[in-house]
Amino acid sequence: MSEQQPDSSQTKCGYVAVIGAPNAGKSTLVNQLVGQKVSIVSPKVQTTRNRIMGIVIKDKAQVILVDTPGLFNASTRLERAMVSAAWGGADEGDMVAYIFDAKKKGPNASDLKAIERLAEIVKTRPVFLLLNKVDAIAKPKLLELAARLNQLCPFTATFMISAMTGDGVEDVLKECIKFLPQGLWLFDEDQITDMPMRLLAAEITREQIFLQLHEEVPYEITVETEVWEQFDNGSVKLQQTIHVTRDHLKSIILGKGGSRLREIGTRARMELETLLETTVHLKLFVRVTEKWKDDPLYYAEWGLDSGA
Ligand SMILES: Nc1nc2c(ncn2[C@@H]2O[C@H](COP(=O)(O)OP(=O)(O)OP(=O)(O)O)[C@@H](O)[C@H]2O)c(=O)[nH]1
Ligand SMILES: [Mg+2]
Repeated sequence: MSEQQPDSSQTKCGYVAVIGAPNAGKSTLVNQLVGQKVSIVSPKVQTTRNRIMGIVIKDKAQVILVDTPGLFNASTRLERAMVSAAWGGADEGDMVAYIFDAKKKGPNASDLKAIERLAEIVKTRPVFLLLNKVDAIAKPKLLELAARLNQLCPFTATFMISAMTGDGVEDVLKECIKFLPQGLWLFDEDQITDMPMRLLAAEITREQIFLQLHEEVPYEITVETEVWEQFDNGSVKLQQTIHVTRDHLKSIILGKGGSRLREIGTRARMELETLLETTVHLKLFVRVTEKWKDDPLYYAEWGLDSGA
């Protein structure tokens, strides 16, 4: 072959599992490092439901950040599948970035359980502690928290960051690269996620439901992209169905005269147009699918273990 093969002794490539409690800022961090939205973000807990890779190239390293669902005491089947996906990410990663919301008073019972498990993982792989949301907290409190958490687990390194503003995140990336193995890049240079666009588009609509609707609604829906049609002029037509578990949720999502659904559709379309850099026509439907949380196809599509 005439093509020059890249020299694997010159490049690095590896997985960094980003784990932490719900709402800690995992998805915000991954998006910040990738420089684009690959994972949806909301002020509500349990926004992320599956593992999502955000791929970053820095110097000669390809860093594959694995965003995961939050760690919490799961009870339902979907919740168990989410937490299992999170720990699966940690187990398979070359290293772990444990992100902790520094706005919290301290670790709660669920955090303590997670940190206990990390104290085992750190015996075999690097585990970084990232104290996040430093933009919203006074420094003395941070140092105290860092000391306390390090007493519970001998973290490989501790960072203080703001995933939202980007403060300190480049340092984390640089330090991660030091620990990643040498090897060829696993993804194309311009690939930023492993998530198929059809699923990412469904996530963008789900994000609007997390942002615009409250109480139980976001936790009772899933979004499915049913049609993805590309036209010669580059524009895209999408048709999605929002599945809800109960009839009354359908009317909440529709809103008065369909106004809420229109607002969800408008915002999601605008996001998609930014992401796809083209004109998007988005048509949304709402359907009652009582048992979507028990449908094995749902779990298979999102890479979740329905028997977790
Ligand atoms: N002030 C501040 N807020 C942040 C920061 N990082 C994330 N947030 C906010 O925290 C909330 C949760 O952020 P996410 O990135 O969705 O958190 P997550 O850990 O992915 O949450 P789950 O997917 O539910 O597990 C959002 O409202 C973010 O805007 C930060 O550095 N500073
Ligand atoms: Mg998330």
